[in-house]
Amino acid sequence: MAGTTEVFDLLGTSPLDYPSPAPPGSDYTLTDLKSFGARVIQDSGQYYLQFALATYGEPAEPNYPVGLDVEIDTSGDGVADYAVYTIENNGFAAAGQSVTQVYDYTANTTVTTAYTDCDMDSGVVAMTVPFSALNLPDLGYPMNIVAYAIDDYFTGWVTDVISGGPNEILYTQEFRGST
Ligand SMILES: [Ca+2]
Repeated sequence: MAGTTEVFDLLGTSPLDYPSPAPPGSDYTLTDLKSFGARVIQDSGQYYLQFALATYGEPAEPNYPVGLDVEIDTSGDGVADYAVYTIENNGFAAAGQSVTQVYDYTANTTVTTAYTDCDMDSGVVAMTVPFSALNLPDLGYPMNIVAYAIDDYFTGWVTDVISGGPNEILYTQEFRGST
């Protein structure tokens, strides 16, 4: 099958927790994380941290019901300093586009928004974070990273988690190939 291959450093994996989907009419969904990775890319002199999250199953649409949230602790005190999450552009049923937002817990504000790298009928999502949004002095800085899967349609429940930290995010060359 023709396609694009992107390489990320694997931070963690999660087993198949929900072999069967939620039954029809149950008013909840079960987003099941499979793997979680990260890498750093460079574009026009700017560094970007990217997270890739794979789920079991291939949702028809990237915004719902799968919600993805990556919590980052950059100060090492066990409390998240930033949240990186997917959300529909301009709100529910507004644009149909998926964007990745970075929320700064200290400043209590959204600091960046970028399009999510995602597709229809795909179980892989990549989230892009400008490195400058994290207020870190340099690449290679250790951070505690936890990825959460959320029912982003009915309940808002956290349905799965992969703890990836503490991790040192190193620079890795972007790689493009075909499978
Ligand atoms: Ca899982």
